[in-house]
Amino acid sequence: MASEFQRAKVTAVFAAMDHDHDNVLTEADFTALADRWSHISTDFPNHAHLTAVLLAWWDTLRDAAGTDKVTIDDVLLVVDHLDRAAVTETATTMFDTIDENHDGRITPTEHQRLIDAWNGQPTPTTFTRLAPTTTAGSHEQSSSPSGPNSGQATTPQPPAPGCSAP
Ligand SMILES: [Ca+2]
Ligand SMILES: [Ca+2]
Repeated sequence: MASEFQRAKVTAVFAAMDHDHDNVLTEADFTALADRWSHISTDFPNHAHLTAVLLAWWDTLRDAAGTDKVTIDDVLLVVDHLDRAAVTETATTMFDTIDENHDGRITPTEHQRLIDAWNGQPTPTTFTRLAPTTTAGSHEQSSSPSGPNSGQATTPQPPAPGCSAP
């Protein structure tokens, strides 16, 4: 059974994925999501792979729900039985997609593109939690990077929790 934390997270992800705002997920919502991801990067060699991954999640949800109109409760049931390998593959594929310069790190700019694509519109966010903490106490004081490498994550990170796949 999903915890309240999981329900809150899944509800936010569900709302972002529900492209036509009819409170059910359909294949069209997943197609729209894949299309949004295709615009993240101009250099997008794995678009076909990411589309396949996203549509595989649609197949999983549809099969688990037994309907082609999946509700939030259906999604919460699937969350309880997620295939870890599928989750890892999705996270890896999404990471590779937003890592536009292929340096194995996600910059604030790359992260912002992810958030905007996931939500289908420009969405304010901060990157401070992924920023290095080399100077004690300083990482909480600035949310606007001063250079291209400022705030760069020190290790590869999957998409932020609020942006995880279903
Ligand atoms: Ca929908
Ligand atoms: Ca990068």
